Amino acid sequence: MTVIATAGHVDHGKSSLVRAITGIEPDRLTEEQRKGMTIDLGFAHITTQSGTTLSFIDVPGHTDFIRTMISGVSGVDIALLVIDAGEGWKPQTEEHLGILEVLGVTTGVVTLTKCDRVSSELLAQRTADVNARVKESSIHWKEVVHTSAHTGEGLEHLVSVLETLSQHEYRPVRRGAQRLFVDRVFTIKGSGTVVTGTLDTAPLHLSDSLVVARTSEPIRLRTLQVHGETVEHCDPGSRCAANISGVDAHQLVRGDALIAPTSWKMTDVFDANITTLTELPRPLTHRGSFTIHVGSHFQSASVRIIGAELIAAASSGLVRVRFAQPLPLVPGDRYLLRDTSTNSTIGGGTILDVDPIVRVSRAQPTGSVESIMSGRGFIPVEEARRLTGQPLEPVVGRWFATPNVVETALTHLTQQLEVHSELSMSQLLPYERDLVALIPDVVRQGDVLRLRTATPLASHPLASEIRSWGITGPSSSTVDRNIMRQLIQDGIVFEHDAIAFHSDSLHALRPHLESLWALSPQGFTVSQLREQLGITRKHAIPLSECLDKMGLTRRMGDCRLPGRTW
Ligand SMILES: Nc1nc2c(ncn2[C@@H]2O[C@H](COP(=O)(O)OP(=O)(O)OP(=O)(O)O)[C@@H](O)[C@H]2O)c(=O)[nH]1
Ligand SMILES: [Mg+2]
Repeated sequence: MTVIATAGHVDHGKSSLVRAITGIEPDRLTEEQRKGMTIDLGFAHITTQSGTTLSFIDVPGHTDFIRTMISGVSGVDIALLVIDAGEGWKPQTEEHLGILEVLGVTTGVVTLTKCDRVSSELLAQRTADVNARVKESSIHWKEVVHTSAHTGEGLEHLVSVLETLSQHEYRPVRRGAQRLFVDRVFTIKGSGTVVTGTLDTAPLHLSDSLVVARTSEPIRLRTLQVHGETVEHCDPGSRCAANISGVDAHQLVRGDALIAPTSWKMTDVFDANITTLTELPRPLTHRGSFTIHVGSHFQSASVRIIGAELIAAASSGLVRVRFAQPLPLVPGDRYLLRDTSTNSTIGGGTILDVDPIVRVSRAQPTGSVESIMSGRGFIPVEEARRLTGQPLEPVVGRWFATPNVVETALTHLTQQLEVHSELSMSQLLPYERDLVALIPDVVRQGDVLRLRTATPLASHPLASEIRSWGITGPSSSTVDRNIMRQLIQDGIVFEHDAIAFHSDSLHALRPHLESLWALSPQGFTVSQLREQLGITRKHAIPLSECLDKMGLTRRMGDCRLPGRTW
């Protein structure tokens, strides 16, 4: 399905065109019909002969309803810019074009409508004029179609152009977890609360558990509909109607978002790029009162300009935008900025950072993972995904960090190990405890970490000799005590009552210990150990003591239970 939003000056024939194409009345309010003017968003759709569904959102053209217009065009695929062939280009044609551009609409069609009322000379002149104006636009305008809602002229051609665009030219990029910005809320007798919106994120399934972003209240999806038909899931880019339970209609408003819980960063500030419209009543500075629009939502905001004093018309720059009510946002989201005091659209752009941590004077947002992660070190990967909108994988444990941060942390940790010869796990930060696994040559014994490379003693002939003794060695009282002390200090050798064991020999006893505990879960005695290994008391007692020292066992009365390094 493709969602197409109308745009254009008041009374230029938008609703008439949608009605003529779809046979559905987009102006459903009595007030709209009485005044002959669109006040609220209208919805209509048509399935073409080849089976393509074109979904229309009809917006009001009157400047008083510009906020509603912005809510309607947010997240759409294709724009239909409607111009009265008699009147030609008007102020809201210009403003609506700017709004579509800053909201990132990529493709569109212009129609010169009410062609039944103009001469062919005027039509040719208007066509040339419109072509000249849209030539500079960032939106790819497919062509200028001549139509009349009254005679039906050009309608078939317009539908086929829209159909081609929806099939070939539009390539949506949909991101992230579920988020539906609500543009309508109402109650259906017997069914309860229904919300509708244009879905521009991941598909929505009946089984999804969602919350209202503003209140965190959980809601349940009872049924989903697309154009009146009940469906199991709504695809990205579709008009979605959801019958929900958990909240009443009066608890929701247009601009609320239903979101997958814990998948979104709720934020009251963002850094973004901005492109300003070609004509502004005054350059953008931090002075003034502003409104931001994201999705179908808008609210008051304050603006600081990053790296400049002001941004003039038809320019680009960077801004930091703050607002009172937190929103579920992700880098890549489009936003629009209006000047509330002059009631004019300033511009808008792409959100680059939803949790800026550096001061405005030092901010340099780019939207890249590196820029977003800058200054954050190691953070839980779920948080990194929320902040970047990218499907990042943890670098170690449950942590994410950029490669240079990982590199620095590894170097630091290795240096610490070299300087102190050993470190206790309890001295380390949570991410460092996972990071040690990435350091080659690190030896962990219980709570203690050492570098194998920091113990060249491990290859000392005395160590090899003690290893060759196994668990029934001779007295160690005659060996070089200096070397022996260092071997013990480094955890290579364990000694009790002049009987020494190499740590490798103690490790090798694991299968025996396992069988002993299988027989005596409450712990084994020295005699049991002696029998199991076929050794004498002379070796069994020092061996038990050394197993305790190493942490493979721990003593409880006369018994040995699994120790801290087991
Ligand atoms: N002759 C002629 N009149 C038209 C045509 N299309 C619309 N009109 C008339 O133009 C007037 C405005 O039409 P709408 O469709 O309500 O215009 P709109 O752009 O939806 O207006 P807003 O939603 O208020 O911005 C109505 O009186 C229509 O009957 C057309 O193709 N030919
Ligand atoms: Mg209308």
